[in-house]
Amino acid sequence: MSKSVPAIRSVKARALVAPIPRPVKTAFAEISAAPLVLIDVETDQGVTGRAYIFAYTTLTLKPLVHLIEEIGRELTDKPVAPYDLMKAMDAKFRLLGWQGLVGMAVSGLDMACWDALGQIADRPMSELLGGSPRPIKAYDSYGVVDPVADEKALRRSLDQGFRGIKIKGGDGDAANDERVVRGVRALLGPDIALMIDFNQSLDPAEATRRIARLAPYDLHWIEEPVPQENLSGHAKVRETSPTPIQAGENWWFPRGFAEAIAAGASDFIMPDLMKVGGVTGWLQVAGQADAASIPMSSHLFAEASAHMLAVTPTAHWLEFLDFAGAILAKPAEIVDGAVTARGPGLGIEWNESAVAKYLVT
Ligand code: SMN
Ligand code: MG
Repeated sequence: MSKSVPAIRSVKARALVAPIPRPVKTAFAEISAAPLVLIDVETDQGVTGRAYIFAYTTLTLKPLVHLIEEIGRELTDKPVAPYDLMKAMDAKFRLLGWQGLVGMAVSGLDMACWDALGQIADRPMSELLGGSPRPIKAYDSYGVVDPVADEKALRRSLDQGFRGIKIKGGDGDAANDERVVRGVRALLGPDIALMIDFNQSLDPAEATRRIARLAPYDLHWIEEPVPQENLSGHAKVRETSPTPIQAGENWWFPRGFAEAIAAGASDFIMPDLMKVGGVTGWLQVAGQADAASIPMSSHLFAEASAHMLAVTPTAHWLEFLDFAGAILAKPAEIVDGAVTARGPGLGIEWNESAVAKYLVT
């Protein structure tokens, strides 16, 4: 017996600024709250697909809401068929390109459509995709830290069971990076994976110098040492780096990863669901990573990423950076240092009273 294909009835987007457990300072800026856009895709089957995206700055909140609802109007009455919708969106935006708000909006809509399909099937997304929810090892993701001032927080991460910690570098000079890494490594001991994220702040020569200086501290990866679009610069740094290079949170859609992989830019990759083309784009990148034997981690979006890593052949680490916990009814939970995806669909449910509190109108 075949059921009718669900169709999109309407798309709603809402902007809010959610509180986060601790500020995240990068080489460029400090994030003290999370500007988010919540997406609701209402279907004709009584189910509403949900996803959220991270706007980086409050300046992009309203443009994203507007863009998502405008694209949503074009999707009204269309079947909830994310692969087909992505093809249609690719044709619509081919001459404009994916990078920027358009790619974020389309990725968010893709996630919400997949979530609707999961809810209609009453299955967690990882099951709908042919796998099953399983614990995915997670690292606790920090901004710039100070080994003394942040000792309590770091010890708490270990008590929660995290086996990996990521910190930021590049906010000061090389001596400062070394001071922080030495202190944090001493605090964590030798058995915890320690990653450092430069957030694109260095040039290849300076990155090479700093990475060599950090070699004694057994870092698990060096993230985005140079600007994301400088693929040959990544490859150059990687050539002599004693530590694996990680990147991908700022590469757009599957084609962006194909180019980065062809350039030999990185040892590891970490797509961001909101920049890779949602669930549909992630699956295509997971195939590329498997073919090239590249370990693949996630960026932000712990709830949805836990589903995706469960069906990623080279699944590596899940990033835990809690930007949406304050507005979700079932925030991602750390158990023994791992996150297990929950359904149905992506398992995203709004805590409407919290949403009302933080809404930006
Ligand atoms: C990051 C990106 C965006 C917001 C916060 C932190 C960072 C990461 O690059 O890897 O988490
Ligand atoms: Mg990063």
